[in-house]
Amino acid sequence: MNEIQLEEQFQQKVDAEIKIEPKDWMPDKYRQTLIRQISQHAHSEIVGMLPESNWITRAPNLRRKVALLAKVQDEAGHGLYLYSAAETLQIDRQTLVEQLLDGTAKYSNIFNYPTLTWADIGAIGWLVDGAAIMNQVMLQRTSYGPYSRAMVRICKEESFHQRQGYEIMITLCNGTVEQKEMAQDALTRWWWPSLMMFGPSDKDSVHSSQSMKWKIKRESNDFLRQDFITRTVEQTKHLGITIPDPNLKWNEQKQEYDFGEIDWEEFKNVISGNGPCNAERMKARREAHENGKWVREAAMAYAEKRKQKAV
Ligand code: FAQ
Repeated sequence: MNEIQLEEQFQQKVDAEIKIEPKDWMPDKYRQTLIRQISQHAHSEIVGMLPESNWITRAPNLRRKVALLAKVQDEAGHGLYLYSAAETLQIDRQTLVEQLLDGTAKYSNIFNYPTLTWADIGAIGWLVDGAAIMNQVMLQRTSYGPYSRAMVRICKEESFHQRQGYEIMITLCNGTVEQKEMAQDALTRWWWPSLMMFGPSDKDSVHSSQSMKWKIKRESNDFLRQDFITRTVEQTKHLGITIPDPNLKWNEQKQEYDFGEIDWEEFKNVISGNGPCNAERMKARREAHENGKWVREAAMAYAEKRKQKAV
């Protein structure tokens, strides 16, 4: 078969909801798109441990500390499943990690903001994990088998993360006046960056239309953002705090919330390396990589020795 016939057969498979597996033929652009998206996702999980780890030593009690530790460890696990899924696309982990460390690969905008108070840990679980789930539930049905299977497990854990965050918010909102103010301040700071997590609006999204044709993405950026807003507004009412958007209003005709303009200049700045914490996050990752060198070398030497013994 020539390339065109192979592509037609590939698209038919995708349309028939048959998963694409690592050894199947696939267009090179499909492979490259997956490597880009899955590795960006993996890097986000790994860098995403940093803002929360800032509060592990200062969690208000043992129960909160245990839950936060478990959550941060889960994020590390998610990163590892995702790197493994990306490696099935003929790229090795070292190359992927180098792309993060030299700044050629992106990671989620959201992890470039500081965690200033304990309420930020509540807001991250509630809003950041809440937004992540919205996007990841659809990825359970993505067309590439290894990515889809990794997402099933990740989603189960993310749902615990979202609940632990919301529970922190409920506790703060039912606490003292100062605690409720802390919760409000965290919502005010995390709201807009959380909406940006879904990516540029559909008209500006470069990859969406091809990714949706290949069923890598199953819903558009704007659709998921809108769905997230609808669900979150109800949860915010229950907390008794206010979303920082004067234009947020229920639209009876559309049966959804209208909302204010997102600051896309801020988004572009953050994803091109100029957000409040980009330099700090990359410094932490580079130091961790450097400090872990001896572990990688020891593991490789041990693997080599076992191989020689087996021969
Ligand atoms: N941040 O054409 P599109 C988590 C880039 S996991 C930075 O719309 P696409 C768990 C995009 O890469 C959070 N960059 O792109 C957790 C592209 O640039 P490129 C991560 C962004 O791929 C919780 C350009 O803009 N989740 O939070 C962002 O079709 C708590 C044009 O955009 C995933 O990665 C952004 N937000 O759609 C961990 C899910 N948005 O590559 C710790 C998988 C867009 O051409 C604690 N990824 N860009 O240079 C996806 O679903 C998609 O990649 C989207 C973007 C929806 C993120």
